[in-house]
Amino acid sequence: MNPSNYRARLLRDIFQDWVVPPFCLRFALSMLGYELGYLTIPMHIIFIMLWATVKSAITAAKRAREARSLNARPIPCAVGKLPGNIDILIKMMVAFKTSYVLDVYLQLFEEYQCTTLNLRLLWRDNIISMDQEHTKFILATGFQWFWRGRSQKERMELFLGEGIFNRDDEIWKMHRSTARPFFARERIEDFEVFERHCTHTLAILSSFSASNTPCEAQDLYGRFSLDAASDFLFGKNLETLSASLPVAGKTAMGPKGSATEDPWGSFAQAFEMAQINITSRARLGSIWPLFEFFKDKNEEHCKVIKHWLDPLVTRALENKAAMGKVGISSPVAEKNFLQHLADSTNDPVQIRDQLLSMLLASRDTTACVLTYITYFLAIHPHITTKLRAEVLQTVGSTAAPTFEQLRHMKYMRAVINETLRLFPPVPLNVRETRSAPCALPPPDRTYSESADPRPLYMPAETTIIYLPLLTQRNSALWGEDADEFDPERWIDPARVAKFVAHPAMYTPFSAGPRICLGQNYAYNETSYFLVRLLQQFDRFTLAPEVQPEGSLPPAVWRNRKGRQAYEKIWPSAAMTLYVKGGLWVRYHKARA
Ligand code: HEM
Ligand SMILES: *[C@@H]1O[C@H](CO)[C@@H](O)[C@H](O)[C@H]1NC(C)=O
Ligand SMILES: *[C@@H]1O[C@H](CO)[C@@H](O)[C@H](O)[C@H]1NC(C)=O
Ligand SMILES: CC(=O)N[C@H]1CO[C@H](CO)[C@@H](O)[C@@H]1O
Repeated sequence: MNPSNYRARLLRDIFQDWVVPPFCLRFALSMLGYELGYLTIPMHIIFIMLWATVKSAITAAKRAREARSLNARPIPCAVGKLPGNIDILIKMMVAFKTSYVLDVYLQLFEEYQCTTLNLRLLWRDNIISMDQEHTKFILATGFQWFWRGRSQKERMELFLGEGIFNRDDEIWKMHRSTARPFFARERIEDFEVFERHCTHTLAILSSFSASNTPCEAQDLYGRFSLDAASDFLFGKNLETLSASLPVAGKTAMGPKGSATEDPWGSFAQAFEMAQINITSRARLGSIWPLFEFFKDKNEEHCKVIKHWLDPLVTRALENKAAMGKVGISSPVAEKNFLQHLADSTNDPVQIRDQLLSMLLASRDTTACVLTYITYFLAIHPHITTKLRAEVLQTVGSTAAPTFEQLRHMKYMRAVINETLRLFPPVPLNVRETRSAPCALPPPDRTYSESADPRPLYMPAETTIIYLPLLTQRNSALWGEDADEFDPERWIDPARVAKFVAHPAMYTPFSAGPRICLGQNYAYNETSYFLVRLLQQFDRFTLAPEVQPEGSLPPAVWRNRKGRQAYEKIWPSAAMTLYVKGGLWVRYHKARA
């Protein structure tokens, strides 16, 4: 079945569970000569429920057998107050709008005293995990048991299509090997691209700074990383830094951050809205098509996105044809990613899907890490001072950094790592087991010495959500101060040793065969930008007075534990992490 056809899947489910059983009943009764009369409807309902009960009893027996043969115990189950754990579902829906990011999951783990839990929403498996051993198994050691899976493809097909994030096995391998050469050392050491876009971004920041006007950092960094990535990958500067910027106190709140009214703004808005819609599908689980049966909520957004990307694809294909005519073919080393894609296929849809995946991979993640670093520099001025000292000492106050210099900036790396620990741009992710069940290794003993040491039974064709944000803030792994921003954690040998021994406790770039391809590119770009920024600016201050209404942390967070008691912004998640309403900041020029 075509993975994009969620309607067909829903109809099949309804047919199997709601139509076939009463039909069989009718048939059986009429064979026996009975007529149901006015009892038809109640009998149908009873029979549908009976059928569901029998089916789940059969499944349960099959699973118990499988678990025994794997020598595994079941994953602990949440037990709500209402049938189908509807109370937990409602609590989650409310929490996603009002609570601190992923706090609702953390509360459930604490309530059930475990690190991998089955929420059993609407009688269906809904497994979540913050266990480092399980993350490691899903991503690396047990990779062969999992794939991105059907349910994910169903949600993302219209948006990501054939792209690398939405495919498994052969097509994924093909994408990965096509893309890999573009992240080779010699390409990402080409700092000219970074320099061009840093210069532009810093010019914008200087003009804001001169009038002491707050700037929306998240939006600006989104433009910076998109212009840099498009230049690097497609050889075309999309010039989003030149379009109109959000204005303090005037700009409306967009789906994620700010909304501006121009072609770039409508692309960004559609791009963000599509991600938010996909996230809300994930929260509903397999029943989401019920709400989009007649209209795919992403249809319009995807149209806007395609409209914006298609000219790029057309131009690449035209160029290829023109070059072919005059008989010029340049070596791969001189080609950009888009030209390389155009060489491998004439299918504009394939090229566009790959392009969009790369934009998704690079824009929101890099913008996210820069946004949260700026936030931390604003609320921890002594760390800003220390980082700036390292920049000035290594590079000086005006020169462009070299690759070697960046590599030797230990404190810079520590600041980036520590930001990615507390705010991983991909805070949660999903995988699905293939057609066979498997055994998750025993839960990490660090959490609880007395935990049952048996492995956990993971059923076939079942999704599991893993949560790096919670793992990376777990005090059992990181110590009592796990919630504190402390870059020294990455320098202090004793604490570094712990991370080296258990690398799965820190996976902002994922792990295993699908580990992020852009990791080094991201470190290089982020460090380069920060060097250029700190050469000119030495102080950053938040501007809560211009945050759009409803984007400051609610007062009730103050009474809770963890970072939410003192967080000054509202972190939110929609595929990637962002700051609700954007991050409004004043940048202060250094005096010498
Ligand atoms: C701080 C910045 C970044 C972070 C935290 C990050 C994180 C991640 C994570 C967690 C994944 C795994 C996703 C999954 O398996 O579901 C991933 C995959 C990927 N990333 Fe990144 N990323 C960053 C920057 C970039 C950049 C700048 C690029 C490209 C220019 C990039 C390209 C990719 C690609 C192509 C994949 C797919 C790999 C595959 O499925 O085989 N990333 N990244
Ligand atoms: C930062 O994290 C990476 C893993 O993503 C690790 O390899 C590196 O050693 C860390 N750097 C520092 C300075 O701690
Ligand atoms: C930049 O990329 C290179 C090449 O992949 C890598 O070795 C280096 O560590 C990166 N630089 C930083 C600051 O991470
Ligand atoms: C939950 C959510 O954000 N839904 C949005 C999805 O997209 C449609 C438009 O296509 C919006 O109207 C919804 O608000």
